[in-house]
Amino acid sequence: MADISVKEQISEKAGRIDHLLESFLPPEEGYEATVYRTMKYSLMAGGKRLRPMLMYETFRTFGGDGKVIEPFMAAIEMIHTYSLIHDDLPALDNDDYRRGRLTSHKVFGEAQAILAGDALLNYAYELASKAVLDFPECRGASEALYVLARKPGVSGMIGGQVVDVELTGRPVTADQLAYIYRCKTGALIEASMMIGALLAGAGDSEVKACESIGESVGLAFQIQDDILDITSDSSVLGKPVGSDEKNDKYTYATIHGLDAAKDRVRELSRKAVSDLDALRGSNPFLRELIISLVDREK
Ligand code: GRG
Repeated sequence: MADISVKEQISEKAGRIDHLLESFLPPEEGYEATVYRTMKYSLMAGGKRLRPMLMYETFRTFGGDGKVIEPFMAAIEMIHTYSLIHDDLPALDNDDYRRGRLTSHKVFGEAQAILAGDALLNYAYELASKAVLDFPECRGASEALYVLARKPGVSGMIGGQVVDVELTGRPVTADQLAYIYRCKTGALIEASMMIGALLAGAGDSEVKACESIGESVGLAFQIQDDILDITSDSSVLGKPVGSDEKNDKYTYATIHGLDAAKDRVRELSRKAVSDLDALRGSNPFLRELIISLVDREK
């Protein structure tokens, strides 16, 4: 097969993840069909699928094989999608567009959007805990479920979001900003890589190394998000630009300036790649995926 570019490989893999996600959604039937429709509307709206992609590629790096990874890939994207639905609500960022289409509350109303977020979160754990039962031979599965519960929770994504909301409109210290970024954005990226490693049977030190790579990738990803919020276009981004300014948020880019933010993204990406190179097993695509995040346009 002719060589295809990294961009094409990413898009082909994202397409496969789209199919996988759809296959894990419940059928739209019963009195509660609205909740299935609302879940599907946001889940299938065409995100980059970075978290399940990182999970799968980390799994492959450690020689993982088989289907145990699939419900976990669906679960992490469902948790991510719930966080986006809730983040867009009037009580939080109050955004009208996400992933290039109207936000859930704009289409289905606030009550159904809140419920769809809750439903995606709960369904993620339904899928992952069933995988623990269905794959008793996978020794890392129960620890993977624990990571899936802990990282998006109070000491992870929700904790970061709580501090972010609390400090909105107030100057933040470098330490507070690092905490917010590591938790609200980094935690799910760390979880993705850790779960991929655990399900492939990686050892404690390897899982820790994945957590640290995930931390660098998550930080770089969030700073790039800050940069794009200033420099991009809403038609490319699929969501409004200038959202941080509108919401009175201090970000790495507004505090340190665009050039320093770009330097920091490059530095973090280099660190992530060199830590990745030190792992047992190699996965050239995962390396390229991480490098490509530096130049991402959406
Ligand atoms: C419980 C009411 C309530 C709210 C929770 C936890 C939370 C709100 C929000 C999570 C924080 C958050 C949205 C962080 C931003 C992370 C980020 C950069 C998201 C965008 O991710 P991409 O670019 O999006 O991967 P796509 O659409 O490509 O999947």
